[in-house]
Amino acid sequence: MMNIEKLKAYQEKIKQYNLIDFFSKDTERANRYSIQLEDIYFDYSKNYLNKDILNELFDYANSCNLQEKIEAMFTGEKINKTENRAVLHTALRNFANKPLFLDGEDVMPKVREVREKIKTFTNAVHSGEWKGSTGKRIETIVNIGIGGSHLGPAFVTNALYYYNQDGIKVYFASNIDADDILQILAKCNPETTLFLIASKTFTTLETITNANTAKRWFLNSISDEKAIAKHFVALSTNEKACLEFGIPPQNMFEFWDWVGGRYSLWSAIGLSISLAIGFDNFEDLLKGAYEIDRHFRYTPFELNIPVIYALIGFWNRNLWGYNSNAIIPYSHLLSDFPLYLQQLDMESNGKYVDLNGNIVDYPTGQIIWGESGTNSQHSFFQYLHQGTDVIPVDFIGVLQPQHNEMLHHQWLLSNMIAQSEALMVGKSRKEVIKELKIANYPDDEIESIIPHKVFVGNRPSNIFMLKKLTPKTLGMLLSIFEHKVFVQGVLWNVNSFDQWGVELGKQLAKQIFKDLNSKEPTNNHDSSTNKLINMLKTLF
Ligand code: G6Q
Repeated sequence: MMNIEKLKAYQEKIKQYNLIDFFSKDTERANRYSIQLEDIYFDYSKNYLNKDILNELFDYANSCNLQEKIEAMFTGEKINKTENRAVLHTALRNFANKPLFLDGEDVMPKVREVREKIKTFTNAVHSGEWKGSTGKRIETIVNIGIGGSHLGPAFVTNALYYYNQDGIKVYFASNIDADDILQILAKCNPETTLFLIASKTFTTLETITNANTAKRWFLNSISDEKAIAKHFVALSTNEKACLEFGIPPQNMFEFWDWVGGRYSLWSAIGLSISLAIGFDNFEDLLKGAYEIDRHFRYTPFELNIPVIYALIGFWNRNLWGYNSNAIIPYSHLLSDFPLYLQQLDMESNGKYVDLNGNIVDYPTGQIIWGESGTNSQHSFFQYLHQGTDVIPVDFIGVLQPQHNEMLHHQWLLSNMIAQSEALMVGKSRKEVIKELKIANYPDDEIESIIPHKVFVGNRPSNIFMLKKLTPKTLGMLLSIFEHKVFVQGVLWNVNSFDQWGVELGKQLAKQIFKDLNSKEPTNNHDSSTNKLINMLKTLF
């Protein structure tokens, strides 16, 4: 049971106001409800919040022992209880030069060692010192991985387009559908291609199937098993399986079970990022995340961006009942951010069982979705403005573009700011009439069109504004979202670090694959499933 009675009472009181009223009553509201942290500005003023509500939310966080739980994560307590694991992705970007003990062993030397290995390897590939088996430079990198071993690196590599190394192309293959890897292989030359097999477990069906296809394709042109050592590396915790695949130990970049898949871009799984943008930039990404780690760990909740952001999400989800959250980057380079966040947030907190194994009687998690602006304005924004559900929106903008087309950029940001304003302010009946009159709309038709043109407004949104999209600010942004997810997991008392829900589909697919390959028609399932399997059998 959640003790949110006081919050409910505040909600009742605040409901009678329009969001815009808060601004007319308090001209300092934007200053009071925003935080500037280095190159990131967080404006949370357009929410149904006042100081009393925020204080009550902070009290709620305290009643969940949030500060102790933050410490427990950073200090390596085994907070992922269902897997009996520590959660230490923050160690991967820890530049404090202090030991961090897990089961009596300092994990930091190993972290630094792998980081050094990433650096040396990246530099060797970029300088041409590392050559393909026929003596040519590596020009193409193909990362083969899925889920946490794909989404983060793919998103970051695209987002940091302006930092991409000349002469190196990076592709990401993830889907079991062969059309994914085949289209990528069609662009590659085996002599100049390096495959990164990114898999924590090195057992994931999609990744191993794609890796074997890539190996077959490679050996078809360069029929020398020894050449594999120059064209395949593994990013994994499973040394034995890498060896069995044919990847020698020196080509293995290790990480550990205390790095969750969706939190692994900071680990060896980030090798594709380092190869795409150079090691120094990769290190800046880590340093940005480290900056936020310290802010999150040591800043009072009242000034703490991930904590406030998470509490606003909790307020929207558990008090107002909004079950969806749109993420709209007004930056083409951040287009894939919603995809990455879907996994981070929904896989972490989409749980109906709490840490004690009890079924919760309150909502947890939320549907995360979105698309970059302004494209999304011309598709689903209608629903955001006039749909029957209220969907809080988080906008992400970048102040300084890295191109010179300022006209585009001014329009882009004008649209973002306008949308945030429009969601809050809406358009009143009076304004609609005024507009229609100016447009000489026939008087006898005005009344019937008014309801369609009125926007009720009062729809909450947040804005994150980055000064510039650099490796460092991107690292900061990602770390804010990671910690927001962590805080919400604490508020909901769920384990944000396991993902048992993903397992069922994998198990069932194996059974169906077996049925598909047996001679007899199957009768093992319900009639719908049987019919579909038997229909497929005729094809193979
Ligand atoms: C992430 C999940 C999941 C995982 C993939 C890939 O938190 O655990 O998305 O990353 O299933 O797993 P491997 O890296 O083991 O191939």
